[in-house]
Amino acid sequence: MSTILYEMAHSPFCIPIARVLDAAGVQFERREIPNWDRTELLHLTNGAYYAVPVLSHNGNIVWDGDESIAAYLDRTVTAGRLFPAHLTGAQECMIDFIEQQLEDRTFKLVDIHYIPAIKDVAHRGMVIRHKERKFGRGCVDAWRRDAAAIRADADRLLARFETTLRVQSFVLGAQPVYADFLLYGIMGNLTFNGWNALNAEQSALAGWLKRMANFRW
Ligand SMILES: N[C@@H](CCC(=O)N[C@@H](CS)C(=O)NCC(=O)O)C(=O)O
Repeated sequence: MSTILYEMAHSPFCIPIARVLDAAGVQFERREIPNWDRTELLHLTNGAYYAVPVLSHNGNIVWDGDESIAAYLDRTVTAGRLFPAHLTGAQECMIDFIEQQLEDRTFKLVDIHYIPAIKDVAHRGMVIRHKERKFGRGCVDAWRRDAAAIRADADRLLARFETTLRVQSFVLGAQPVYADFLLYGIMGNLTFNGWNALNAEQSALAGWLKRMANFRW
């Protein structure tokens, strides 16, 4: 049966799912969802969910609900390799840190490039409206003004991975786990379209990114 990933290509939460499917050798179709029109997602989920990613896999429509897409894939495709039992606590700490603290900095460094690149003024306006309803009026301009400080803050958080990745292949050991895929999504988002680049001090992260990009089980 077919597998379809409904995504936004730059999304830090979609990039990990695409990479997991790819690493596991699952053939899948990618469907780009317009940021300003969630109609297809709402029809697919019978009104239950409007964010990306959503996965259609063997007739199941899956999103980050009671079970996350990553947990679903670990149960049905990757045989427990994304969430090995002995790393549960360490992964929970790391995933919270990546999804919350790190992503809170990196998405702003992307949005200041991503939003102006949306060609249609009404589509762009709808995305700005979504951001402003969550982060306040003028937030995108404020992030642009504060970009150097936000980047310095992101780099301070990324340094925590840099030291570890100098001495081991993946963030929690010799094999990649979901935290690696999630961090790969954050870095893929940050560097999307060349809008941001790693700096010279982030060489271990750069090496890990190459390992992650090519990893196959
Ligand atoms: N996977 C997460 C979040 C996914 C997410 O935030 N996706 C973003 C794209 S990066 C999105 O579609 N946001 C649109 C919205 O929330 O309206 C969850 O639902 O727990």
